[in-house]
Amino acid sequence: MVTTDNLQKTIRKSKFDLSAYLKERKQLCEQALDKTIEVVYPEKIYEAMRYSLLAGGKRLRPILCLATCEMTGGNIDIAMPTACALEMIHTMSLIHDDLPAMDNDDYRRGKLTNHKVYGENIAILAGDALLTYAFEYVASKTQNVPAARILRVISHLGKAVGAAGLVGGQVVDLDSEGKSDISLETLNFIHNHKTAALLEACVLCGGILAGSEEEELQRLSRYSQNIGLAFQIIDDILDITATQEELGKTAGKDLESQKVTYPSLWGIEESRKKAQELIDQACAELEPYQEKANPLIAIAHYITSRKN
Ligand code: GRG
Repeated sequence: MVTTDNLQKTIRKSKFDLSAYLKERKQLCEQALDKTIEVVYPEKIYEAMRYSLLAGGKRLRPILCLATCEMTGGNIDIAMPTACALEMIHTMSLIHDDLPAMDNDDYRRGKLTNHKVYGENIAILAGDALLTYAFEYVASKTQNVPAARILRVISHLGKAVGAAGLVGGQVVDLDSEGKSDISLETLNFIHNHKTAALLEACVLCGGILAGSEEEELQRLSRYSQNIGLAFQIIDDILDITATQEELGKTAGKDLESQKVTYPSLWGIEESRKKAQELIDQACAELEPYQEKANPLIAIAHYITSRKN
């Protein structure tokens, strides 16, 4: 029987070099993203879109989409437009999250936030333009994929970012502000929607483009929901333990605003343990793929070991 332990031994045996892999994939994504937006009249909006889209970041979402597409039998080329669209959606959510009406932050990815540079009105519009362009980009740039799969990707993306996904999570998060009696159930709802839904979309869209059927998509869904929640637990821990320089954004905000987080409920060590359990469960879902799963398994472990 293949167990998570065995899988991890397999990764070690194959000497999978995650940092080289991430470096190469990040570079590919940066090149592709750079080509997505041209600056034309009215220049200011295109510049504002490019400012945040090309501001760096780990590019975890596009990398997950590409890796899943490859693992399930597709290739990078068919997935790159969707990978770029996912990063556009993620970037728009960061721009809007940083606005004074939301989380009110001055720094993101080590730079001033979009509204600090372009003003609130343009930042809102830059987010809107990135969100709508993401859908246009998938529809117009995806090649060599049956139209029905592209349609499914578009539909899935819409669901993941709307009221049933990111927006819904953000609403409950806003409602929870200043309350100290937030239950674990509510906290899980917030982060399953705010954070895990988009990570899940990255993985599922990669699979859909490659032609995954229902059973495989359900397996991918379980993998991604687990890494999604683990990602947020680690994010909460890093808010306490990392510096502003490491994070590229204001550190210690959760403590300052007395926000209920996983470490505030469980403590840091127990939170780390729970994140690791989720990662182990996620990796167990990838048993059938054997060596082909190396990138997704290594990325899952990176989620708990990351420093930003
Ligand atoms: C999507 C229509 C629509 C509206 C957005 C503002 C909002 C509604 C939702 C907030 C979503 C949000 C900001 C969730 C936090 C997710 C998270 C942990 C982000 C940090 O991701 P990293 O660490 O960042 O991958 P980098 O910079 O590396 O890409």
